[in-house]
Amino acid sequence: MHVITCTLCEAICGITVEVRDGVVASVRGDADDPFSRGHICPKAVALKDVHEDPDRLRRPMIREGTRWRETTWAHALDEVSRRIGAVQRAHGRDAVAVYLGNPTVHSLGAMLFTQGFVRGLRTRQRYSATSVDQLPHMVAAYHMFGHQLLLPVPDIDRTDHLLVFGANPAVSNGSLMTAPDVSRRMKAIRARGGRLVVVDPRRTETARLADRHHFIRPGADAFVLLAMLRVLFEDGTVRLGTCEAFTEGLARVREAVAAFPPERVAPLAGVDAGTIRRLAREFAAADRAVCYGRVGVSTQAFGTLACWLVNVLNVVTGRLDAVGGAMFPRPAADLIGGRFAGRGSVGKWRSRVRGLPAFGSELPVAVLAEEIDTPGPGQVRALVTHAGNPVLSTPNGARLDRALAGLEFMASIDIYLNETTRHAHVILPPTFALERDHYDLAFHGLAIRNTAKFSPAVFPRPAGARHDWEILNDLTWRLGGGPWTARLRARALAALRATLGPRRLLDYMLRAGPYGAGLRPFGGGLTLARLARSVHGIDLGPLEPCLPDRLHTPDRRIRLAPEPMLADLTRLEALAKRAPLRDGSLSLIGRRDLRSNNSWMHNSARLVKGRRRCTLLMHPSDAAARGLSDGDPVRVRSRVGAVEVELQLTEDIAPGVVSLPHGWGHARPGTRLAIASAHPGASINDLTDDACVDAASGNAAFSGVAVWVERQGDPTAAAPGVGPILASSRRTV
Ligand SMILES: Nc1nc2c(c(=O)[nH]1)N[C@H]1C(S)=C(S)[C@@H](COP(=O)(O)OP(=O)(O)OC[C@H]3O[C@@H](n4cnc5c(=O)[nH]c(N)nc54)[C@H](O)[C@@H]3O)O[C@H]1N2
Ligand SMILES: Nc1nc2c(c(=O)[nH]1)N[C@H]1C(S)=C(S)[C@@H](COP(=O)(O)OP(=O)(O)OC[C@H]3O[C@@H](n4cnc5c(=O)[nH]c(N)nc54)[C@H](O)[C@@H]3O)O[C@H]1N2
Ligand code: SF4
Ligand SMILES: [Mo]
Repeated sequence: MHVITCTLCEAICGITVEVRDGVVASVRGDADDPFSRGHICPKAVALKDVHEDPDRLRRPMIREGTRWRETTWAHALDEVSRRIGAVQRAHGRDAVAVYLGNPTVHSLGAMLFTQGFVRGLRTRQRYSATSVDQLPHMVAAYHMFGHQLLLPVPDIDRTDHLLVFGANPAVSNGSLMTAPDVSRRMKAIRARGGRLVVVDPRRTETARLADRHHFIRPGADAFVLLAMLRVLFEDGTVRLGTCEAFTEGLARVREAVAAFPPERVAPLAGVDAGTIRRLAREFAAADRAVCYGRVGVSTQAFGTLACWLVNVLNVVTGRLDAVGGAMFPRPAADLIGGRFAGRGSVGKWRSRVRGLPAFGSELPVAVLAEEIDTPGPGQVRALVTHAGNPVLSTPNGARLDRALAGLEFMASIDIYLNETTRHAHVILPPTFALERDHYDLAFHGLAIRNTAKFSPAVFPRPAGARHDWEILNDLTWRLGGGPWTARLRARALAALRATLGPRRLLDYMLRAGPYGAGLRPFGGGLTLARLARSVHGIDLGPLEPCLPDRLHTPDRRIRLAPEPMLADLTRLEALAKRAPLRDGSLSLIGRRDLRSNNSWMHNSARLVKGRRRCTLLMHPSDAAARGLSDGDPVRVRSRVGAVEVELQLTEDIAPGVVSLPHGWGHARPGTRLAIASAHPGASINDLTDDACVDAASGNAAFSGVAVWVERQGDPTAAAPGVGPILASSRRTV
């Protein structure tokens, strides 16, 4: 019996894997895991399916035209470094772009080795899934707390009042809130007399567990939060608690929110003034309360404002750094403070075509397609992807799809030949989750409780296979451009890191961490060896107040009213003053499903079987207005494209809003995904718009894209993209 951690989502559940005759016989929840206590979801069982998937790539592949053939590692790695080198020599370093996808942060080896690799590329064209996800949370944290990773986590096990904006933990299992078995934890809030309130354009699975749910117009969270804050100032219930001694900017916040009384924002947000007052007053009155916002608030046109305002609400009601409020974890291997992750930075450089600023040395991925398909000096001509599927996961994926086809060279480090990697010239497939050691460097640091666990590999690395970190390190070694001194340094570092490997690097981080043994050979404190002896993991206790010590602002004070946030309010004002659109459009939002994991687990038969999941949800009143019925095949259009899907009517979605899950769209030719392509669905990101971003961060604005829906084949319908162009570009700023 192997006791490990599931690496599929942020919940980091402990699981046990039984192996018989070399195959996975069972995957179960680990009842002895001190954190997850036996919880498991259907995806974990599908680890077996991916592990055994005949479509999973196990040898390096090289493409000639449309034909793929297997090749040796030496040849594949040489080819990648040779062709990248050639592009950079001919067109400059920035002609090569790199994209890191979501599973990167779920792998110990990739977490430890992508940084060196990306540095080795010496390009400014760096991208990742961050800018289609949590970038606004990081920008807000950077400005307020001085470090992009100082992300407050809701202390849900001890709160009396959880107010949720734009998150569906009952399905996603929690995000920027690592909380295995989160539904039970949310139910426990109510069981102990507390309250759960959800604000979401859809009555979600989480909303069903709640005391109350309120619909909101997509993208309008900043309005509601501003009005709630105004109510608190008006009522005189603002109390900063322990943070008062080291917080500045309260007066600026009071001034800023004055312009947003509940009566003014109600029609803009689709939440009535009485409800806004009640949301604010109940929150302030609760003994222990916390406001939490997630993907629904960060992937919208005012994502950074909304993330900032969620933090402000927690601070001005004394919930930040307080038990049962929004707290900072203290993980055993701490990415904050050391050299691992910088504090963040804004605008070190700008994107070539649209001039969007980089955040923390990374450009927003919404500009990647235009950086590739717009000719001129500095044009991107080659791309490396690691564990990413941006054709399905980034806005206007169809444009990126076309752009990738025109690249001079592309390489992908990935386990599948999918919608993105089919454009690669070389694919380098690493080992998969069960074949490698794991420690969660990312998610222990976002957890509602301090715990630590090391998971040794279930299966030995198969002969001829390579771990992600080995591939990354080999490439780092081979690439090394620039002056010979830099090359020598990069090579020496790569050689050293390869010799150490993830285990010793992790041991060092644990020893240097807050519970660590330091470099003493004997004595107390955490080491990897000690951690590994506790096979189910160790409990390091509940979150504890840690401010102002943990702040990274130069003077260790919280900036409640950072200038860039106040400045961005003018953009919100502009939206508030605009006349409502009467163009027949509906507002598109996404959704997640328990049996999906972004775009890449649809090749598991057990996860895709049963009812169709890639349907368009619509309120019956909107359907009636369009003469549509449940189950109709419909065509959905936006400024950038159109998809065809099945309509599903439900009163659980706000009138005027429609929802499509992301991660589908597996009908594109040239992939090797037998099961997924038999259950293709359509990609929401063929509708979302690369022109729509949250200007304060550059994050994609997925929520609230204007779409038009009609029955498939309706001859009276306009051609896609005609007419709506003006309207939809007016919707987001
Ligand atoms: N089963 C499963 N679990 C997953 C994933 C998965 O694909 N499948 N993905 C993982 C990843 S990468 C992440 S980042 C997390 C995300 O975790 P969550 O953020 O919890 O996931 P979502 O289901 O996207 O929740 C977003 C919610 O925001 C709502 N929403 C949309 N627009 C708006 C808006 O403008 N305002 C408000 N207030 N709400 C809005 C949506 O209706 C939805 O309910 O989930 C992780 N877990
Ligand atoms: N419209 C809309 N779009 C969204 C979202 C949304 O809510 N709505 N959510 C966004 C969010 S939160 C995220 S995080 C992104 C995700 O965006 P991406 O990270 O670009 O996409 P994934 O679907 O996670 O693709 C993961 C890739 O990694 C590969 N892979 C899996 N395991 C491994 C491994 O161990 N090693 C390597 N090398 N490769 C591996 C898979 O084959 C797949 O190609 O999508 C975003 N896109
Ligand atoms: S909730 Fe997440 S971590 Fe837990 S078993 Fe499911 S996929 Fe794995
Ligand atoms: Mo994500």
